[in-house]
Amino acid sequence: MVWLTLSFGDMTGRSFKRRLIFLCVAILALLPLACAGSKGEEQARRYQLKGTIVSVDKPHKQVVIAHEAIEDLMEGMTMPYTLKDGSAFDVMRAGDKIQATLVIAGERSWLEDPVITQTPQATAGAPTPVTSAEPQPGASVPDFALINQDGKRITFQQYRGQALLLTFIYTRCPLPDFCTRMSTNFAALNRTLQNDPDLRQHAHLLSITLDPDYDTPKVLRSYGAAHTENYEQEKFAQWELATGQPEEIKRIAQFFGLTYMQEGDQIVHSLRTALIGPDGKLIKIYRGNEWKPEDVLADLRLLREGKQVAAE
Ligand SMILES: [Cu+2]
Repeated sequence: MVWLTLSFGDMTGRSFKRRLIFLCVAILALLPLACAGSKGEEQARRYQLKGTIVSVDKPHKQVVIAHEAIEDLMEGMTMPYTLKDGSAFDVMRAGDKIQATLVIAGERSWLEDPVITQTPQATAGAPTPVTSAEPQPGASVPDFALINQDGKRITFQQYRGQALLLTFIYTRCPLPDFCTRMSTNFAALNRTLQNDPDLRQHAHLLSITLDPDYDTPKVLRSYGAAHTENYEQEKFAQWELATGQPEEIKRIAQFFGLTYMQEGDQIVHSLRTALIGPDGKLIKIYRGNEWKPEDVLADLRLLREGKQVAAE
């Protein structure tokens, strides 16, 4: 349920009208929620979250919130959350106060029942969506250098002739549907490639850490091996995990339009998974966390057959 608390200094006619609009939005918001069953939510853990909205990314259903400590879960920090009910986006602005229930169920997490309190400053200002420059399909990807899980220097150049799927993660990420989901997806792709001798010659996976200080080659090796469940036997033949110079990682993230910033032990970040063709040119970007390993596999197979891959 979406509740809206409006705290305008003076109730002018205009703001009263706005209040009516908000109430309509709130009522509309009830409809999809009424249909949403409780399937699979029995084991969900729920936490109360309280904070200030930093930015709103409606197309990707994400909101970055600077929040207070959440008891039994994490200290106060700024990070992105997914809102289950998209209609609340229409009434949220940077600077608004928000209270919501953070639900963590299996590998997913989201916010429910947001209560938005508008602040006068936020009302005066325009919404500030998180947007960053992003390369277009066909763009040449510069040659970046990193260090892989074995401490070996790698460069993007060396993957020419193969499709390269890369993503950004950090091993201490606390939310199951951000970095963990990316790595679960990459592990699934890795498994498929290993069982497909033809395709695996034409595709390679690379996870780049956003936390090079903590994520040393050794940390990345055990994180990756835990995901493939091969442990000491893992050879990382198809899937490499890489760290590097912080400046170099910043340049790579910037090139792919990924924004991130350090907040204590945590990193506030968006998600970007990119497919680079055998010629070193960008084919497409899978944004957010909704993409499935099957989507990527279908694209890899198209590429293998020399067919066109849709950029969106
Ligand atoms: Cu993360």
